[in-house]
Amino acid sequence: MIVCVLLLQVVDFDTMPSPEFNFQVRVEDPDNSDSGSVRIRVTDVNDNAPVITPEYDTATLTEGPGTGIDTPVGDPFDAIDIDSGENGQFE
Ligand SMILES: [Ca+2]
Ligand SMILES: [Ca+2]
Repeated sequence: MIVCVLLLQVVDFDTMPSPEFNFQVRVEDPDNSDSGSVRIRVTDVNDNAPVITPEYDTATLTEGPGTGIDTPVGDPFDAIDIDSGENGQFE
């Protein structure tokens, strides 16, 4: 016996409350029956790019001695990637 699953919407690991589907299957003849459990685990794919905020920033830099490439300018940026595990890591 092969169980086929028809999905009525796109499965999105990143927004679903649980990454699993569980259901029961049952077989019957006129006098007897049996049932089993099916668990489908959804795995993540790297389908989201990291997002940096703010997208644009401005700063000023004063010319002259003492100003180098290690001089901090502007506010720090934040970044997030909603994928999980290795797919959600960035540099
Ligand atoms: Ca990602
Ligand atoms: Ca994903």
